[in-house]
Amino acid sequence: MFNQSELDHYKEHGYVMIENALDDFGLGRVQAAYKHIQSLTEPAWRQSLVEGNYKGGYGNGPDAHTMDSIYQYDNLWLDIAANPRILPLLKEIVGIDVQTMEMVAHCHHAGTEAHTGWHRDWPAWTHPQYTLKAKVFYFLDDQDPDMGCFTLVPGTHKLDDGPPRDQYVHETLEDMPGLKKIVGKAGSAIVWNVLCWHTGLANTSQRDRRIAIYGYMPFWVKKYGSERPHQSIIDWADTPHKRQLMGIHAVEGRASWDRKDVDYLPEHLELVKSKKF
Ligand SMILES: O=C(O)CCC(=O)C(=O)O
Repeated sequence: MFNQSELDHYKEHGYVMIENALDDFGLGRVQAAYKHIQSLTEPAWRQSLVEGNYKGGYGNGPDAHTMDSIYQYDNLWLDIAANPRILPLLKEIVGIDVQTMEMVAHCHHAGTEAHTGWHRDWPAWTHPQYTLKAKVFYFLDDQDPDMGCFTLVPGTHKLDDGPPRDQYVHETLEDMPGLKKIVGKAGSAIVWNVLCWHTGLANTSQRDRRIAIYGYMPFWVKKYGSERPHQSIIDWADTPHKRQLMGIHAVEGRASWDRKDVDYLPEHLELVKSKKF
């Protein structure tokens, strides 16, 4: 289900919205799986607020609860990483050897400050054809403009520089010229280039902002010293293409980039034998 106009929009503006992106899984099922993780992890998160020893990405702390490595709770999250509605587009954007680099559930609570400020995720590393890092945010609820929504400046993925560090902070966060608040219906998703200048805003509404975050990079981008994938990922990845999507063993790409601490599937081993490198 790849749609050229979606790719064109992504290339021009640095993002594209996909409606009904969770239809293959059922929004209710995804919401229930999210609630399950939240109920398991919230007590420790609350305790970390009391003790003041919270840490972690996506502004984890008083203004957000970041739930990492969600694949360990339910294979549903791994199935969503391979979402047939989105994966064909990601293969055009990141390349045929696209791998998943993170799976996170995130709650930015009602009545909290912005949990981050304007930034891009890394320097303006570019490739002539592909995006080196893209993310997909799935909305678990309708996202209204006052819900501390994810916000970006369209087109800034083409700029050399990131956003200014000392301007548009705190109470002037929303003064950023050209900003676009990403609103949408529950079950929709945004696919975006992490070079876009972006932030989350204060949630001044009475409703929690709940999203699922997925990160994608080409297979050959490595995190040196990274740990062996969780066993639930290895078990789920029961085909060569799923192995590639989880960054374990490449289908397209050199076998020399493959993980050596995970055994090959028999059919993948055949493929490796036919590779030169
Ligand atoms: O949660 C948000 O709206 C901001 C996300 C963000 O800053 C990021 O993905 O780097």
